[in-house]
Amino acid sequence: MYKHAIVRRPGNSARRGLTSVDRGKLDFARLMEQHRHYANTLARLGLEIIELEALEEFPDAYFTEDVAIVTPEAAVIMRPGADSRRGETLHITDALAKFRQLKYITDPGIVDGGDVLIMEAMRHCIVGLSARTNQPGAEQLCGILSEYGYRGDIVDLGVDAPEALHFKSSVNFIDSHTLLVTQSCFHLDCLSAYRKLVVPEGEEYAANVVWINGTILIPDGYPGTQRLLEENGFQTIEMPVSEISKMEGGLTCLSLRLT
Ligand code: CIR
Repeated sequence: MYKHAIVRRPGNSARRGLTSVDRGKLDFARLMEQHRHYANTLARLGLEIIELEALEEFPDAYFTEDVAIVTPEAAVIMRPGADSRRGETLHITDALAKFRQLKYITDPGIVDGGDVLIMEAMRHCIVGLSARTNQPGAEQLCGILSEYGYRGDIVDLGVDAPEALHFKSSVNFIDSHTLLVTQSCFHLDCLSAYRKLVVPEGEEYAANVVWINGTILIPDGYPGTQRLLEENGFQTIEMPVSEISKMEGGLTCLSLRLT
């Protein structure tokens, strides 16, 4: 169960964040509302929220998931793949050092936390290669986590023509042994041990759900995915994400969750 979540307020510079999708111009006031709603929802679900100050010099820094991965044993500080995001890591270490021993991904490795799925009950770590995560980085991370008994798999979804920005855009856990996946990830060998639910065609964005202590937060406007989850006994809460998605983000990216 999660006890804490680290979030960061978006800064005015969020308008200049990286994005390769065209979903319209960012409405900053609405982004702030959606971010506030997200933090409040996590708090309502029982998490203590650690809210960090906005970092104007790093327009994407409110996507805190990308700068570290956290297990019960340690926090690994990533080396983000985008140049404009690399310096974000310096601003997360203090918050994480209060809770965990810190380890680091180093040059020539690059890894974004959005490419790392940890299945704690299975002691399994899956790293997706992407434009933001390379083989040396993935190997470093698997090496670090192997010290704590995690088995590591590295999967290449196609760096040149990826389905989405990060691995967790397409694959997320909804309980300790069940994943919500897009059709194109269904057959991945490294996921064969898990039960899988597949989001309906056209709802691929909705694969980015986040499990919060038994409740699944799901982006609003994806009725097929919501029905699929509810019919399989999962409790869901719909979350507004219009502005977050314009910046190519999703629900997992907005927090670092700690047990
Ligand atoms: C970026 O391109 O880095 C941000 N605009 C979005 C990051 C989203 N993070 C995630 O999917 N884990």
